[in-house]
Amino acid sequence: MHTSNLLSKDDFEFYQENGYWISPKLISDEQLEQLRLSMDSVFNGEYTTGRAPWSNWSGGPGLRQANNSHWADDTIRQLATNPQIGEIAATLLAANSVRVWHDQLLYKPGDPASQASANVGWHQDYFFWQCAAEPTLITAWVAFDDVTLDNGCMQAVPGSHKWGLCNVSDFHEQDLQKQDEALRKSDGRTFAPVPLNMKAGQVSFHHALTFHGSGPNVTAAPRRSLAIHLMSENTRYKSGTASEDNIAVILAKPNEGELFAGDCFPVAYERG
Ligand SMILES: O=C(O)CCC(=O)C(=O)O
Repeated sequence: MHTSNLLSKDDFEFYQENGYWISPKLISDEQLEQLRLSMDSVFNGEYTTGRAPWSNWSGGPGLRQANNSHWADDTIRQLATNPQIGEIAATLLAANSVRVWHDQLLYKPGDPASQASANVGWHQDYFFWQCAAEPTLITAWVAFDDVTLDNGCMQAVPGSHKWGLCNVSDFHEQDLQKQDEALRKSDGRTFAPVPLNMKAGQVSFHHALTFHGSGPNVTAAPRRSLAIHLMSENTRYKSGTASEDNIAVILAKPNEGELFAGDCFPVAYERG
């Protein structure tokens, strides 16, 4: 194991066993305030860098999502490439360096009109990332608000990163119970999730094969976050999978077996 002051041996072992780990508070209240303002700007179509994200929420109820929001806003870019987050990710991935695969700015509204359509269905991120030859990727999910089951915190299924790739992933599915039944039929397993309760400024890390999802936000306030998807320096392109339409493939146009690298994937951390 690589060592890090930010992660004890017990923390590392917890992640190995469970497929997720929650950090102490890493982001200050001042940074969080700035990030919430940046989020508002991005969802209003105001881009301080002059560049739009890869894709942006275009109105309506439900979950708001901007992919590669770090293109649009320098405060968000600083967070996406935060070296402390990068160092923890590198340690958990047993890597020497990590790059941003892509990010997702996420806003789960607190208004009743959105409650029926802002769930995130159970999924393994790697289901959508099979263009990477191995699951050498991890997600750092930064809470901009305190999160609990009441406002639809993320939930993760401990140990599910050891199940291999299952067939039921669907980010947009609203009926998490229906997926539970599908998983029982297809893989003989059931979801036994734990809520990833956090204070604003804490960061959860989950393995690319860990099942996770989230339920409704039944409070009056939004649940805001940035999911930073990070990859190790060993992440190579595998062609011919169901993920040819992945943002990384479209951006990098890699050859078979080539490492995903270069400006499309900013470095978040390099050891030494
Ligand atoms: O924010 C959520 O509820 C889900 C986010 C997610 O799927 C992820 O970070 O990989």
